[in-house]
Formats: sequence, structure tokens, C-alpha cells
Amino acid sequence: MGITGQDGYYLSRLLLQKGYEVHGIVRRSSVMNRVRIDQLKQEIPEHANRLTMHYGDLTDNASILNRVLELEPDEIYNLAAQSHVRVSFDMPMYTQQVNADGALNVLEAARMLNRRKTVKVYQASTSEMFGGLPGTVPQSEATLFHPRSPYGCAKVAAFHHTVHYRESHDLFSANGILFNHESPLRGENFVTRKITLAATRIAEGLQSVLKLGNTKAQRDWGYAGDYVEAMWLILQHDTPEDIVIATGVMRSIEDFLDAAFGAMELNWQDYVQIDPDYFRPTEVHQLCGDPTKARDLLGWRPKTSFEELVRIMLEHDRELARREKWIGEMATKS
Ligand code: NAP
Ligand code: F7E
Repeated sequence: MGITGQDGYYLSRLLLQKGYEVHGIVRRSSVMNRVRIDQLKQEIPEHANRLTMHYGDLTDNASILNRVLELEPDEIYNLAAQSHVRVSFDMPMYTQQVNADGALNVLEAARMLNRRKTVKVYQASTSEMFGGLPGTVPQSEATLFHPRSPYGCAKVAAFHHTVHYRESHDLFSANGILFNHESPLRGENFVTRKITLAATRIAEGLQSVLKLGNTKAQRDWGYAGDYVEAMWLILQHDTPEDIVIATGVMRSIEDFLDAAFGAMELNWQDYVQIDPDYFRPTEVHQLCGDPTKARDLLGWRPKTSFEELVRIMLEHDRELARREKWIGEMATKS
């Protein structure tokens, strides 16, 4: 579930490389929403025959139940969500339906299948459950939840359902509590990607202003490619465990701006405008994870540094900007 998203791409790539047969649930939409998956098929054509898509929607219980019972998977990764925190304030009910009720649909389907054969379920839980109030860092598995958005509230519900199914139905269901992880495939309206797209477009003369909200917020940013490995390790562990996945280092949006604009030899203060439209009714100020359990139990450590992450994202987005510029120049010539 959630195969068409950022993590869906990286997890599918990892599983295919490990020899898995991968089945993904995709929503019907009027334009094709499979850009990342199409890219993956082009990148590893030798594995593409083990990747299959099925229509379904997390809020449509029958579609999830039918797919799970038909396909009889060994492992289910529920990555599907309305994943934008700011948007969740505009669509609280919808966010709850997808992120909480949808997760329950997955667990119910797994419970049914578990009567026939053992199945393991990974639930994409999040640092947003902690709420990031000052004085609560670093956050670990022992930190109390204090969600500050409809997104966070829905994810707390899904977290508890996942624990409950493990305890009451003997299902192997586990939560990965992942802190922010980014990549060149990050959605364009998340702050890191918004910044790398803007910095590279400004460097190519395609943009002059970047409007942002609260640049003082602090996050623990890692690389999505590293984090999906942790998802897989969580399901390979002997017992189902809820585990924080993070780098343990916290930086502000302004630090990210320094790194990205600095690499383009630009000063972000010359381009960034603060736009209150991007403020959230309640902000999550500080998120910084304590990944000790992940290290001790799974042997997992992040491999990609912050500097490397910013570099990878900029390299990708600079190429996009150059292509856009070239197309613009061709259009004016013709
Ligand atoms: P993403 O890029 O927004 O991808 C979300 C995926 O969920 C997409 O494939 C989307 O499909 C699918 N989806 C949304 N609503 C659905 C529905 N009703 N039925 C079926 N599929 C639906 O998110 P991501 O960054 O890959 O994150 C993956 C998961 O981890 C999410 O659950 C997110 O909440 C959680 N998480 C993310 C982070 C992070 O920093 N990235 C951190 C902690 C937790 P479409 O392509 O059709 O929209
Ligand atoms: O915001 C601030 C904003 O939207 C990060 C999701 O993957 O990670 C993600 O949620 C910070 C916030 O990510 C803009 O106020 C400033 O403090 O990139 P973001 P997020 O809200 O942390 C968690 C772990 C998830 O689980 C979620 O699914 O940046 N910020 N100016 C801005 N944020 C955005 N989006 N846009 C701005 O213009």
C-alpha cells in the first residue's frame, strides 16, 4: 500500500533487488499517478516482471480485503496515507479515514489472512505522533505522544491499532516510527524539496522568490533510501517491535536553506519571503529521534549524511531546472 509514493519507490526497489515478488495497490486517478514506479521499471528492467499493480483504495475495505486474500502476501507494508501535515488541517476527516481507518482495514485483512498463513504487517508510523514541543527532544519509543495535527492524531490511532492487533490477535504487526526522510523523489510541497527545487531554479534564472512558512522549525532529516531498509529489517526481526528510525541530529529549516542555497553560491535571505499562508495552526517545533533501539536490535544506522542528502537532491533538481530552461529556450526559438 502506498507504492506510488516516495517510500513506495525506494522500498519496492529494495524488495525487488532482494528477489521479492512485489504487489502494489494503486488508486484510480484521471491522470496516471505512477511516475515513480515507471521510473523504477526503467531503472531496473531486469526486475520489472516481478512488480504488479492492482487497483484499490485504503478506504475501500472490500478492495483491500480481496487483494490481501487473493495475493496471500508474506509481508504487508502499509505506507499509504494522506501524508501532508498542513493539508490535514484542511481535511481532518479524510485524513482520519485514510490514515487511521485505512490502517485498520489493512490490519483486518491481515488478521483474516493470518488464519490461513502467517503474515507480517509494517505500519508507517511517524515522529509527528510526538508533537515536538520544546523540551521533549530527543524522542524515543518511551516518549509520550502529543500529536499536534489531524495527521498526527490519525497516525496515533493507527499506531495503537497496530499494537492492539499484535496483542489481541497474535498478528506480527509492527510500527516503524520514522522521522522525516527525504530524497529527490520527495513530494514537491514538502519543505526540503520545495527548497532544492527553488534553489536550483533560481540558480538557472527560472525563479526569483521562494515563499515559506516557519523557517525556525527543527527536524531530524534522513535519506529515504536508508530508511526503507529499516522498514524491511523491522519485519525480519524475530519479534514485532515498535522502533524509532532517525539520525539523531536536528537542524532547522534555515540550516537546510543555508546548505542548499550555499551550494548554489546564493544567499537565501535574498530570495525567501515569509508567507503566513504556510504557517500551521499548531506547529511541531522540534523533532529529533533517538535511534538507539534501531541500532541495538536491528543493527540499523543511517548511511547518508545530511550534506550528502542535500547534494543528491540538488543534483537531481538542477538537472530538472536545466532541462526546463532548455525547453523554454527551444520554444522561444521555434
Ligand atoms: P507519499 O509520497 O505522500 O506517498 C503516500 C502514498 O499513499 C502514495 O502512494 C499515495 O497514492 C498513497 N495513498 C494515499 N491515499 C491513499 C488511499 N486512500 N488509498 C491507497 N493509497 C493511498 O508519502 P511517503 O513520504 O512515501 O511516506 C510513506 C508513509 O510513511 C506515509 O504513510 C507517511 O505518512 C509515512 N511517513 C512519512 C515520513 C516522511 O518523512 N516521508 C515520515 C514518517 C512517516 P497516490 O500516489 O495516488 O497519491
Ligand atoms: O514540514 C515547515 C513546516 O511539510 C517541515 C511528512 O512526511 O514528515 C513530514 O511532515 C517543517 C514544518 O514536513 C514550509 O511548518 C516552513 O515545521 O516538510 P514538511 P512535516 O510536516 O515535518 C513527517 C515525519 C511525516 O510523517 C509527514 O508525513 O517545515 N515549513 N515553510 C514548511 N513546510 C512546508 N511543507 N512548506 C513550506 O513552505
